[in-house]
Amino acid sequence: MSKRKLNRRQEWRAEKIQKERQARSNKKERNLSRQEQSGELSSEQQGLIICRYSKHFEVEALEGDDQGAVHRCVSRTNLGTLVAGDKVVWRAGADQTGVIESRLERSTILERPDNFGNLKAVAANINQMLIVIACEPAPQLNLIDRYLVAAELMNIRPVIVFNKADLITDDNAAGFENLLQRYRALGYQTSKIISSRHQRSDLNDLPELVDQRTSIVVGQSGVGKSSFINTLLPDAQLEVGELSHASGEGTHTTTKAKLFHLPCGGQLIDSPGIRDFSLWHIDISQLQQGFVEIAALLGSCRFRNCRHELEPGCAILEAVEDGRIGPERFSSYERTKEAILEQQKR
Ligand SMILES: Nc1nc2c(ncn2[C@@H]2O[C@H](COP(=O)(O)OP(=O)(O)O)[C@@H](O)[C@H]2O)c(=O)[nH]1
Ligand SMILES: [Mg+2]
Ligand SMILES: [Zn+2]
Repeated sequence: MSKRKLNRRQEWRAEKIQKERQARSNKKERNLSRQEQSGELSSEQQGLIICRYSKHFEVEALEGDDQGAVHRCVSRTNLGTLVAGDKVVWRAGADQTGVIESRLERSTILERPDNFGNLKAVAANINQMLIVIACEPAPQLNLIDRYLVAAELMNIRPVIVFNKADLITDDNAAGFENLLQRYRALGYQTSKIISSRHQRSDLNDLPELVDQRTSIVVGQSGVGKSSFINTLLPDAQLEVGELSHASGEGTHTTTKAKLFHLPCGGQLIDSPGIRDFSLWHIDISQLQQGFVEIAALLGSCRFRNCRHELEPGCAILEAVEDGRIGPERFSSYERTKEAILEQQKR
C-alpha cells in the first residue's frame, strides 16, 4: 500500500472515532434531557467538582443516599467556568450521570492568565497553598515569590515545602538552608520532605500541615508534587513524570487540576504543572501588597506618591540598602513589576 493511501486510511479512521465519540456524547445528553422530561432526575442537591474535562465534570455527591459517589455530569450553559473545589447544585441521573444547575458562592478562587492573557480559574475554595520546591530542578526564586504574592492576595496560608531532601549534598546544603531561612524570617512556614516517593514517614510534618485544610499543590513541573500525593494517598495513583535529562525539568504529565480527599479530613488539589505562573492580571499596588516586607513599609516614604524607584527618602529603597529587604526578594519584585508594566502596554 502506498504511504499516501495509508495516511488517508488513518485519516478516515480518526474521523470515524471522532464521530463515534460525538455520537456517544450526544446520546448521553439526549438521555439526560429525556430523563429530565420524564422526571427521572433526582431533586437538587449539593455536590463538589472533583475535576473538569473538556465537555464534562466529575461531581461528587455531598449529600443524599450516594454521598461520596462521583458522577459524570454536564453543566447548564451560562454557568461560567467551574473548577476543582467548586461547590455546585446538581441533579443526579441514571448510571452515575447528572446535570449541574448552578454554582455556589466561592470563598476563594485562584486564577492565572493563560498564554493569550485571558484569566483562567484554576481552583476554588482553597485555604492553603503548598509551594513545592526541590533540590532538583533548582528552585526559581521569582516563581516562589509570585506564588507567595498570589497566596497573600487571596489571604490564604502558603507553606513552602522543600522536597527531595535525599538529594542534599555537602555542596548544596547551606544554599538550601539559607533559602528556607530567608522565607521563615518573613514569617512563612516551611517544611522539609526527606523523600516524597516511598514512605509516609519520609513526609515529616506534611500530613499534619494538610490535615483539615483544602490545599492547592503548586510548583515547577518535576519537583515531586504527584509523588507526594501518591505517598499520602496510595489510591490517587497520579502519573509521575520522568525528569528530562537535558533540562533537569519534569516532563508535563498532569494537565488537569484534580481534587483528592485525605483520610483524616482535608482536601488536596493537584494543579497542572504551571511552569510560569504569571501575575499580569494584578496591578502594581496589589503587587506591593503581596510582598509582605514591602507592604509593611508602604506609607513610610517621604513623598506620598513615591514610586520606590529613585525618590529620596524612600523607605523601601532604604530598607533594600540596609538589608532589611533581601536583594533576592527585591529583584523578584522588580522583575515582576517590569513584566506587569510591559503587559499593560499591550
Ligand atoms: N530523588 C528524589 N526524586 C523524587 C522525589 N519525589 C519525586 N521524585 C522524582 O521526580 C520526578 C518528578 O516527580 P513528579 O511527582 O512527577 O513531579 P511533579 O511534576 O511535581 O508532579 C520523578 O522522576 C520522581 O520519581 C524525591 O523525594 N526524591
Ligand atoms: Mg505531577
Ligand atoms: Zn518609596
